[in-house]
Amino acid sequence: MLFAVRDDLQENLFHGGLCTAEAHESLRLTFHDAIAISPALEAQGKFGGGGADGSIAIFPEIETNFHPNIGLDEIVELQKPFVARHNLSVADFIQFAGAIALSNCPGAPQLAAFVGRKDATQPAPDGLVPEPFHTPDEIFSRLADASQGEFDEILTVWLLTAHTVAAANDVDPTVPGSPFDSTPGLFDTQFFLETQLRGTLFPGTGGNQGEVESAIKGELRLQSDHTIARDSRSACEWQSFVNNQTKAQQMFQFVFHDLSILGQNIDDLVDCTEVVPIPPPPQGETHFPAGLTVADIEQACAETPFPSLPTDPGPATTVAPV
Ligand code: HEB
Ligand code: CA
Repeated sequence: MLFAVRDDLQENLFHGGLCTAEAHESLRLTFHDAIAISPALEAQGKFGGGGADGSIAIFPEIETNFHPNIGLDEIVELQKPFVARHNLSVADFIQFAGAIALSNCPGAPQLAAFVGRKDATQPAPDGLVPEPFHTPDEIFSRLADASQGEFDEILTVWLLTAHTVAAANDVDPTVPGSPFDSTPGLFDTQFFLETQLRGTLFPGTGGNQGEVESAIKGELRLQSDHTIARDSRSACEWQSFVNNQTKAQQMFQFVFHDLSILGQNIDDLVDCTEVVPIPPPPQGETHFPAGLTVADIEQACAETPFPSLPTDPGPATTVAPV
């Protein structure tokens, strides 16, 4: 049964198995469904959301209108017919589609796939999904609340590995599809290197909420990625991912497992990870984009020097939209 869902997704949503926009958006959707859970709200006697309970797709007219969920209406709409023709809970479907999506990105880990989640009966409250203009304090405390303390500043960095296969459509709507690193089709560690470069330009217009300058034409840098890369609590962890493909794979595999079951009881779920394809091997070596060197790094980790790496030959790198 799950094999059929997988094949349908690969054939009819992911263009035969590509790590392109629909795959990126399916991965983003897993986070925006799962993170909407708050024991802190529950402690105040309010409904805190159900975590990975499918609520974002069950109540799309409510949740996709929450500001941080901007743009997700499209992937929810695209996934709808798949949900309709297969016999999975909506909550399971969202996380399963995310795992299949990432399996198309060379260098990715094989993500966990569990089934048996209970679907939401009410929408999550607004205000639980982090925004790119939030401070590290706000983001760290939100992720810690959602995970009952598990996602600390270190695991927040692990989670942000997802932004190696990502782009923004709505942060600067004049340049939709602007990637966060020069290799949005590869699960590699360029994201951690490139966010540590001194910002010099905007891919489109300046002055957008949640955006700061990036170092490469066509690349968009989120303010939250920039500040977490430089915060004293997370900077060394951030830098430790540069040129450490194995760490990126292992840590993201670990945190995705826990993210994907927030609000659910693991004992009620069945592990179907064997259905998830083994992703293609990593491609390329970690490098400075053409024209840039370690001299362009804003060193934020005080303890360890930035790794020494080659610079790509040729004229300054420009990143194409996805
Ligand atoms: Fe993320 C994207 C934010 C985390 C995954 N992001 C994104 C964006 C933003 C963000 C703003 C863009 C959107 C548009 O379109 O415009 N995030 C964020 C924040 C945070 C995050 C603030 C916290 C810190 N993510 C995250 C996680 C994950 C993710 C955890 C997973 C898991 N994202 C993602 C992806 C993407 C994004 C995949 C891409 C999408 C596309 O491309 O479309
Ligand atoms: Ca990448």
